[in-house]
Amino acid sequence: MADKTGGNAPYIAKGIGGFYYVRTDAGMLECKARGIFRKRGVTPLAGDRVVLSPDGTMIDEILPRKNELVRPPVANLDVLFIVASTVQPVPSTLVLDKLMAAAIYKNIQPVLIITKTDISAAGTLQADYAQSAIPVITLNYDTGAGLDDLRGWIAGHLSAFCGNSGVGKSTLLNTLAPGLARQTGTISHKLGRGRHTTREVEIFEVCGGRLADTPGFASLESQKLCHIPKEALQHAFPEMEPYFGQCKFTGCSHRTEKGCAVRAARDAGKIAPTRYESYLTMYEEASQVNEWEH
Ligand SMILES: Nc1nc2c(ncn2[C@@H]2O[C@H](COP(=O)(O)OP(=O)(O)O)[C@@H](O)[C@H]2O)c(=O)[nH]1
Ligand SMILES: [Mg+2]
Ligand SMILES: [Zn+2]
Repeated sequence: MADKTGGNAPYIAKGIGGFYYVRTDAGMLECKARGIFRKRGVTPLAGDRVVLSPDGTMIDEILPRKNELVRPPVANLDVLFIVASTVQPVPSTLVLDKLMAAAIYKNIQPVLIITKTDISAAGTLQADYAQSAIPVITLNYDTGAGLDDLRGWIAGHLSAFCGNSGVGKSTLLNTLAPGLARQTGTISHKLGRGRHTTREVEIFEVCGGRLADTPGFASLESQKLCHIPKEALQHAFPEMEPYFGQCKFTGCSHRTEKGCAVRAARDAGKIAPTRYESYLTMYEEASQVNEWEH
C-alpha cells in the first residue's frame, strides 16, 4: 500500500519467533532476516520497509526509518491516536500532554480522539486543546460525528491507538473495521501458537491505511515511549513555537524568567493553562532525570 511517507515497499506486518511476515504486492511472505542485522545490532520491527531477496525468503535490507519505538516495538508510525473519554474514566491532561509530546518528539503526528460525548459534553477537554495545533476529533456514535474525520487520518498512514483502559479503543476499532477483531492473531494461528502467547505488534490494512495493533500499549505509559530532554521539551508544544524569539532572554526556559513571551501568551489566553502547566511539570521531571543521569 502506498503511504504518504515511506513509499510502497514491502513492509513487516509482524515479527514472531525469528520469522517476519512481510506484506508485498504478491501477498504475505514469511521471511527470515539476514545475519548481518544481528551483527549490526539492528532488530527488524513491524512497520519496517524492507528489500527482500529475489526469491522472497530473506530480508536483505531495512530501509531508513522515519522513527522507531521500543515499547511498543514499531517503526515508521505516522499518526498516534490518543483516545480520551469525557468521563469513565475522566482524563488527565498531564498524561495526554505527555503522550502528545512524546509523539511529536518522535516525529509522529498526535491526534486527540474524544469519546463518550453522548454521556458528557467534550467542552472542557476541547477547550484545552483548541489552541494547541493538535487535531481533535470529537466522536459521537449516535450522530456519527467524527468518524469520517478519523477515517481521513487513517487513510494513507501507519497509525496506532493508545489510551487508558475503558476509554473506548476496542469499541472504536470495531466500528471502523468490524473484521479486525477476527483478523487479530491470524498469523500466530498459522504458526500453531495460541494467540494469547503473542505480545507482538501486528499491522492491519483498514480504511485505506494501516493500523498497528499494539498489545501492551493500552495503558498510557509515555515514559516508555521516550524521554524528552528538558531543552527539547518546548518544541513538543507546538503552540509555544510562535513566541520563542520574543522572550527577553535567549535560552529562556519559559518557567520563571522575566519577560517570558510564552508565559505572557498563557496570561493572555493564547496558550491553555493546562498545557502550560503540563510543560512546567514535564520540565521539572526532565530536569530530575538529567541530573540523575549525569
Ligand atoms: N456511552 C458510551 N459508551 C462507550 C463509548 N465508547 C465506549 N463505550 C463503552 O465503554 C466501555 C469500554 O469500552 P472499550 O472499547 O472496551 O474500551 P478500551 O478498554 O479502551 O478498549 C464499554 O462498555 C463500551 O461500550 C461511547 O462513545 N459512549
Ligand atoms: Mg480494549
Ligand atoms: Zn520564555
